[in-house]
Amino acid sequence: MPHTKHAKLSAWVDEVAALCKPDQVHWCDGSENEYSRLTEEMIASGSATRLNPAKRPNSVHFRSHPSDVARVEDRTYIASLTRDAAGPTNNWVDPVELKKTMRGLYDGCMRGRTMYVIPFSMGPIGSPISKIGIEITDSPYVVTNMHIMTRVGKKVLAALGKDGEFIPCLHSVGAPLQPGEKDVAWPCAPIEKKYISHFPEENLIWSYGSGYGGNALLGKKCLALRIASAMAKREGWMAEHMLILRLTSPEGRRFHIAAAFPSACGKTNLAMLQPTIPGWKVECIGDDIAWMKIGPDGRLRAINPEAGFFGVAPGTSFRSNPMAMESIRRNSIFTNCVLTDEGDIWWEGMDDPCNHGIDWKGKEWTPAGGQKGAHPNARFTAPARQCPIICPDWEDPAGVPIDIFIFGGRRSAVVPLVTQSFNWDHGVYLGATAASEATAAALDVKHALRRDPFAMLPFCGYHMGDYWAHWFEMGDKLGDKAPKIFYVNWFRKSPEGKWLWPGFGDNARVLKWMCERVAGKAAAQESPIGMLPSKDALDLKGLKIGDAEVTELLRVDKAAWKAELADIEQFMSQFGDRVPARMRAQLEQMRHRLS
Ligand code: O2Y
Ligand code: MN
Repeated sequence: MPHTKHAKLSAWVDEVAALCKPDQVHWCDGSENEYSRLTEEMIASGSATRLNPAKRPNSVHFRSHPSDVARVEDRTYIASLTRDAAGPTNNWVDPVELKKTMRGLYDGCMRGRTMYVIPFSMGPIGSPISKIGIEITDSPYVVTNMHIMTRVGKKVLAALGKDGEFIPCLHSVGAPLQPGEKDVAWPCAPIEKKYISHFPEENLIWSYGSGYGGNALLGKKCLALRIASAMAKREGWMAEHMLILRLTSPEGRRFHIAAAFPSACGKTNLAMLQPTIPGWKVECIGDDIAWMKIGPDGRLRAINPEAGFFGVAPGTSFRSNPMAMESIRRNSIFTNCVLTDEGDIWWEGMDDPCNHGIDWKGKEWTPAGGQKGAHPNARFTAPARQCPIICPDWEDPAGVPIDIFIFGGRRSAVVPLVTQSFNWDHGVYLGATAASEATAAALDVKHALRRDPFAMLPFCGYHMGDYWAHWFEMGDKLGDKAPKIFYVNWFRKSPEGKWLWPGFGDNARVLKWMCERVAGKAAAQESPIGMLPSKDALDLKGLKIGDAEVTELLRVDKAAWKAELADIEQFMSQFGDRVPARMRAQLEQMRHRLS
């Protein structure tokens, strides 16, 4: 029996097999049996360690090669037909040249290995917003992670039928085995042979040489953001680097929020927030990516295209994110953590200390050694359905109607706790000019502030100027049904260097003000940079915060904002005449308001 009646899919799989020359081909059915069998095989081969079932049932730990620990932006390419289509913020390579180079690498790259064919759906199968991908990989680690992060298997092939559209995603760890050669625990290729390549006009992804996260789980950053953003532009929808949550008021009114933040701003924490204000409830829909289409009612409807969380482990604790900690209690995969003497995992920032274990490099470890036990980009992979506050409608094929967009960044000064945009165009300007300070680990004094428009800088599959134009066009289509747009900064410090805002569950106080603005209930005052909460409009009941702190949190320093304007202008200049006139108009209006 053939695995599929889809002629184009069969032909592509045959073509890849002929090129990569695996020992065998396995079509993934997405079953629990398949997941368990592959996990057992990886434990038997020594690439995975089963965690103590009494501590963490049905869970495993992996250690990656020390050189293969994160997304590799320098080796990530947008190979559009022209350099201009990719824009100045993407690495562009001529697609013909790149394919030639990569075909050379793929030739025989799966020798000694199994080639897995993974049919997967991004989004609930059958949703008008979902898309189907097929990932071909020689990594069983990728297969088991894809089982958690996407919807995999026979039901996807059934939905694809004989001639449905799919996005081909080819992946190899780039480490063929000679006859009789023993495999290593984490096969991968050296950095100069890694390629994470996107061909946006063809909806095609080719990844080679890395087994880690965003480089290898191709449904996530490669498909759901880089390729999908280009498709969304062509087809009139939105693929955004956004969490999605539902906030319900004590009266039972539901608000749906989509929020974009650069890394290290607590995005997963916000997606699973536990409000400190009585009566308000958060339910999580997604923690990383939102796909949004205008629905029959004219409102913007969002789905989370993923089915799991691939979260940063260090810093995650019952204090910072109890719901994430509950989500990873079982059926989870951990990568590059500390393995404790009890057979559980640990990382820096967990609630209880760990006095002894095996570190992410496989060496005996104690905190006294002065080295971190877990890699700073250590990860957990956990099914979204295990989150205790997962929204009952998180898999609704119609999506949820978005009321509010939030942008933000980590800024110790200048940027107030919250501002509301004057209108859609001003909101697009706020998203486009979003910036964040590097965290201590990556601090580069010269470039401490990184502009990251819509948190999409590493993920937009085409020219950033055209992406901004797309946002303006979506606003025109949505008209008065467009979500309201806000900008937040949870990280402002006092002149003495103390955090002014408690963050975490207290961020719900800021979300409450936003919802009340949408409902036409909360007061705001105009400032040169946007609408700020009026005095007493923020619910601060029960919070130990002085008037002076609140004033400082909401202060607009005109001189500092003028300097900001110069920086924004400089940043925008790289996009030349692709900067939409409406964006330039926003810049001029801001200059005028500050003068
Ligand atoms: O380092 C990686 O491979 C993963 S990056 C990642 C993972 C989950 C959610 N977001 C991100 C990101 O870089 O934005
Ligand atoms: Mn992300």
